[in-house]
Amino acid sequence: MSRFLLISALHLAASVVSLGAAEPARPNIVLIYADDLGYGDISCQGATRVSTPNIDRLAKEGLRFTDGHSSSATCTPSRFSMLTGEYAFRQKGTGVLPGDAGLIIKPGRTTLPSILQKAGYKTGVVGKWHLGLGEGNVDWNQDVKPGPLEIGFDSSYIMAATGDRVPCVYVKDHKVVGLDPSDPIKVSYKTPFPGEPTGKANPEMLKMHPSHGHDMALINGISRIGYMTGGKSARWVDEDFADVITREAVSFIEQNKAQPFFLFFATHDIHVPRVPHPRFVGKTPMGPRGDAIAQLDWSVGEVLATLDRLKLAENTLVIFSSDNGPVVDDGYKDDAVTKLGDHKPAGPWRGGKYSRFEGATRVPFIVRWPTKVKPGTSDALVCQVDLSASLAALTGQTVAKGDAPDSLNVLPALLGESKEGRDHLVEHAASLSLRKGTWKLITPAQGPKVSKNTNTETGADPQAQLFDLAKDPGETTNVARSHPDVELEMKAMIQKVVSE
Ligand code: NG6
Ligand code: CA
Repeated sequence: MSRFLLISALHLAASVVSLGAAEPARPNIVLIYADDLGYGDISCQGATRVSTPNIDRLAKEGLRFTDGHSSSATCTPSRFSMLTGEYAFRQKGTGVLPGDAGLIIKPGRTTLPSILQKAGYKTGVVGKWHLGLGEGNVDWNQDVKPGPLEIGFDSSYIMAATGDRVPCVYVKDHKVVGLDPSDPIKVSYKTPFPGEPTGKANPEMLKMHPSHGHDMALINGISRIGYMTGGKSARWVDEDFADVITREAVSFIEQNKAQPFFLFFATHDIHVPRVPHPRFVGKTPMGPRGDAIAQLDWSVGEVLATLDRLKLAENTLVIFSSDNGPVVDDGYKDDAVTKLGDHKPAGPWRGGKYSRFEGATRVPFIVRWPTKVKPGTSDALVCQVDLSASLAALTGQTVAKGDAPDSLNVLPALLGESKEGRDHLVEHAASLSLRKGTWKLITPAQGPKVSKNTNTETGADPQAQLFDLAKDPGETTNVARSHPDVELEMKAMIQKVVSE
């Protein structure tokens, strides 16, 4: 072989090798996002009064995180952070939204789905949205936009906000599903519509009564937040939520099996109103809240079975998590309190949804990818806000400086290649807290110690609270006095993150 040919051959070989090494992985990605599911609500994390075999299967075949977090103690800010890679406290108006709110993610902005779209993925969202639609004055009878399709999803099948908020209809891409144009929908969060029943005026029509709030539009025997009229043919039936959105999730996978896809499957379970399908009623001794967990587990099972059936499971990265911690009474008399027994929705953590304690954001967090991720558990500190940077890294995308500003590439931790996750994390509830290693600082906050309606420990205290979670995982003993240096350092760190 001539010298020239030899060198060319070596070059070729080298470039093939480097091409191979640089070739980004493109597994399918399924992000299953439960609503209000606590750390202790699944049987692989201690639950005994409900069994979650499918979620447990994910944990057994994947990596289960013991320090995995949602970005916030409530839904909208958690979803905002997860999809944008930005802490929600940086943008005003990212609190729990009414169902007629405008879209809070600016169209054109870099998002988790737009990153994956650029990487060649087909992207879809199915289920609960709760990030606003339109520009604040949406007409539900016309094209409902901007929405998911304008921020990086190729398809969407969603409920606009939550099951307990109007409008009680599904929106597919830009259209309300099943709408009869001769019966237009109107929505108001201020004034009732004459002639329409409400929970307050017509309690005799209710099959489930509110415990606090939720006494407005009465639809399917359940009263909601906000008023609506019209759209009778399009109205959802709560008992069918899981069936409808699971069917849509399965169909998205089937339709996109030939190329890499990203499915954001955001379940309604186990948010209120908890009205599982009759086939799940009585599956647990805990009433509708427990039965909704069983139903959620069924949905997970259907997705896993679809991946198996289509022979996609091996090369699909499944992430299972929840948007915030648990709440028992979130506004309906559904026996959740009376039938709780010794079930611990937040597992070993204190507090839950709305709280500043760990139970608010330390949620189930499981990653399964059979060809890449070794089964086991990980104590690495990871957060949903990190998915943008981490999945960008996985798929060979670069995220411009300033986009996804709070998202860290923790891919090695997510794949179990490293025990190290984040160095620190800002936890977001009504005010900010900080985790650094096993330390937790809750900044001073006014307000009641317990929210009366939901019976949640808020974590509010006029004094700073410092906990050493290694010794005191239940956040019972404030050690700020004996560790003033740690408190000072963490206070400064929060200020730095806030001002960045
Ligand atoms: C609260 C609702 C609660 C739930 C929550 C949002 C009342 C009294 N309570 O305001 O039921 O809907 O908002 O939950 O209206 S989340 O999971 O979407 O953040
Ligand atoms: Ca939630």
